[in-house]
Amino acid sequence: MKICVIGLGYIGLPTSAMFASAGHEVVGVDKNQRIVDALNRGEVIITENGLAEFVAEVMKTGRLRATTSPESSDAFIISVPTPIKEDKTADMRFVESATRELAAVLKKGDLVILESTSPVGTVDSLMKPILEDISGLKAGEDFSLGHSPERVIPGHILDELVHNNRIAGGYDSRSAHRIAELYASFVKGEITETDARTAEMCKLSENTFRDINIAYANELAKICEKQGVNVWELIKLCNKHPRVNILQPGPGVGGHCIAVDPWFIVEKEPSLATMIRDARLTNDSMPSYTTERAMEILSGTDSPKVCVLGVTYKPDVDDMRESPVLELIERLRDKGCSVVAHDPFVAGRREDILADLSEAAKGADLLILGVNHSQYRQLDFAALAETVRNKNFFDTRNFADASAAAAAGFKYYLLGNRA
Ligand code: SAJ
Repeated sequence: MKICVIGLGYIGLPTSAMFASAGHEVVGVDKNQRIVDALNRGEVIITENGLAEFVAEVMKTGRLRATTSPESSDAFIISVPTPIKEDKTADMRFVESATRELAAVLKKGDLVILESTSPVGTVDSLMKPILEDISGLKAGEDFSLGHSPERVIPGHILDELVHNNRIAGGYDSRSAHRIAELYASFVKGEITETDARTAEMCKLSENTFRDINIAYANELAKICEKQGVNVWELIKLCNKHPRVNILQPGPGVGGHCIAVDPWFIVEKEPSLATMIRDARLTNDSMPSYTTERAMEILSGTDSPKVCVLGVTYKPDVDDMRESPVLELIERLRDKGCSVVAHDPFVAGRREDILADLSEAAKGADLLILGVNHSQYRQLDFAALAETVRNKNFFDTRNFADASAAAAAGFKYYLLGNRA
């Protein structure tokens, strides 16, 4: 089939390559000319394990090319961003414009699939009317329509695109079936057919489940600090129960998924989605909670200097979107601290994010581990002891080697534990 994938980001680009590698003719569409030109040169500008090699391979088949607007195709896939606005409502303008553009080239028998995570009802009340009005065709009868969300995790996208189970949510059952058939060209996981609204709600519910679980861990962290319990020890013991799996506390929840998707449910049912909203507020309270702890450690220090280790939204990725550590840095500055960050994945993205740890730590009164990048497992505390002004280390992820820190003379503090 000829497939037009609109949006060549973390999801659209790997998905385009997968379909091309499975034998389809794929036209990737993106407004960003830089992305389009790079892809046509066989290059990718996002960092993802194995993606550059995979795309270069697929480009040789001649079945994948990029352009800036949709072309007549047998199937259209929309994988554009769906961010939230200041007021926590979904910003659907990218989905809306992609829908308008493809509607202009839609023809009888085509298939339209929304992959972007969206509020329930996007397919049938936002996309369907636009597609029918512009094309003059009827959804279900003349063209198929539905939602198939992705579940991949950065760092493992190529493997999970193939092996994760997938949902094919159709405007009608024929659409669901056609969506399932199309993804079967590369998906080895189980593909379950359902309706579009259930598919939209399923994606949001999966991420909301994770957000609530993390909020539970964060609330336990606050309670344990008061109760003289080490929350990390507590959670480890709880999870020895065969049916308990509590996630990990931290300085907040970032990324463009877990921190965003629950708001799409709250937006639709604010009076019912109370726990979902509270969980979001708990997770969003962690940067200021972490700041308070840090200021306690720094009390009595004049013009304190802080070095934050790791600023991305999660370990070992180069993505800072919605990172809670960026908020932590701003809050520390608001309290009068001067703050420098170290992060090997995004050094230089901002002038306060350095690549050299000893330079970043120079004269610091407090080192805060914000993200558990693998390389922070073995920090050279002896060397750090020579560069800092005061030997304080605040671990927000229970990740650094506390005994090595103490051996080098650091006072080691841990989020979720005062014991
Ligand atoms: N986090 C914690 N404690 C934990 C786990 C995560 O504080 O125990 C924080 C992380 O530090 C990060 C945020 O939560 O700031 C999100 O981390 P994540 O590991 O959930 O990563 P995402 O957002 O990249 O991936 C999630 C995944 N969803 C689920 O696991 C249910 C992924 O499968 C989805 O495809 C992705 O969201 C998405 O695109 O929706």
